[in-house]
Amino acid sequence: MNQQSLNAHWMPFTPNKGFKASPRMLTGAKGMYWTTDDNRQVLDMTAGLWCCNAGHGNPHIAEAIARQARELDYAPCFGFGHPLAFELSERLADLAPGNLNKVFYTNSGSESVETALKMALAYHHARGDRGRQLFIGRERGYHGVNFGGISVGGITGNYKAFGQWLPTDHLSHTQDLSRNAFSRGLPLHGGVEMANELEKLIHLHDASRIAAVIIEPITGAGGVLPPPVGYLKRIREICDQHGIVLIFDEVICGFGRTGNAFASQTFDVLPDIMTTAKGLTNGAAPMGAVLCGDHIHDAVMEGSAAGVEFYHGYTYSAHPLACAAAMATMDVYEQEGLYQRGAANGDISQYFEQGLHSLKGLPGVIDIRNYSLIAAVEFEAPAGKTGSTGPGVQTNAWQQGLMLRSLGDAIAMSPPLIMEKEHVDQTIGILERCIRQHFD
Ligand code: PXG
Repeated sequence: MNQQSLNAHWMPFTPNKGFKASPRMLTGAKGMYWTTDDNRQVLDMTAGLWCCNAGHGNPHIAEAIARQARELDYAPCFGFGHPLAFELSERLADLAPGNLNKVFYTNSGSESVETALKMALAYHHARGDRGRQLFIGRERGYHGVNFGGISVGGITGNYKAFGQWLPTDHLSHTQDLSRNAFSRGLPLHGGVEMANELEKLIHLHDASRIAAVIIEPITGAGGVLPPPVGYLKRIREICDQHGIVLIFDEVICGFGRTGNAFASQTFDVLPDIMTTAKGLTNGAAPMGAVLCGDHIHDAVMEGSAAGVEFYHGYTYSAHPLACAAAMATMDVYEQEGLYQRGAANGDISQYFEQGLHSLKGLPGVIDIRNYSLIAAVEFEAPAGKTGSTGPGVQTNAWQQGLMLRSLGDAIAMSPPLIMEKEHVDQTIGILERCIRQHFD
């Protein structure tokens, strides 16, 4: 591909000038590996962008999409339906915990977040509780890139140029290296104490003004921060005491990442609303789904005038190709036991954990953290060049045949759930070399 042909595509979340000077082009993918345009095999330790949980190129998913394209390529979803959308919804409701029985479709994680925020407002509005307009997110939270999501999110770069337009406040993030560095699994210290910060925010703003708290069960793009023991349960308790809707953003955590279909099951805390996307279709078609408790849905149904109850939806909500991809993806997850394969105490997670923590003591490594099949290694930030270590290590790893995500001065891993021990060995070998090369 010549230089000219790279000009038109304005790439998302990419240093465009850097990419175009030195393109990294993917031309194929199968199982755990990418193929590059120079015909190299690169081990995918990120499941794409945290989404290809069953690995790449699964034939069952590919065939389902192709079959659906021939049978019913599109169906309008406002005022009309198609059977697969209802079938998929039943299946998701069965899979989800507790009373999360109602499913609203979107096309991405960002849209799932906007939908969830609006659902929370619609719920309070329908019950006549109209003062509840404020949202509480969390520092380092990533909730997509639309205006609601960047307001409740806590990643400065995402809103610096655009503003935070929803009324919001933010909890502090949960990273505490002084007490919890090198945690294996959930950090042990400070969970309840950190969650109690929510009481302070409620005192400040008054519960009657707060619509919802939105957090990721495990902070993902903000650096992979598993919740300290007791944190999520305490957040749930406080929300219950004050009539505040709790939204779990499971766009990364959902579909097996934590050893269950959903993190709310792993951590035994039930939100009122749950956002999903990514692993829902194994990344093979754009789709998100928001699951909400019956109480949320029923309040909106009962509290609305005749006609449309919830003024919200997308042209491609419940798109037939995406529904077919999601149904086939769930077949694969079930048949291959992938929801449970990454259980924190299971073989592959334990092997991964041991491999990762063997990197402790390497130059520049200030933290290693993991839960189930999600992990990060954090490096000392060089003076005056904060955020440069992750990209450096990532680029070197890519050249040596390993795909990692760089998140500031950390690198993250969220491998496909089909990972085997040999892939862990390959990863740790390359990573160790890259870290030594970087800090030499
Ligand atoms: N919520 C969470 C928790 C996410 O991680 C979104 C919402 C938005 O999803 P969409 O489909 O609109 O991108 C995400 C997305 C990364 C990275 O590694 C993370 C995401 C997307 C792209 C890159 O930094 N998370």
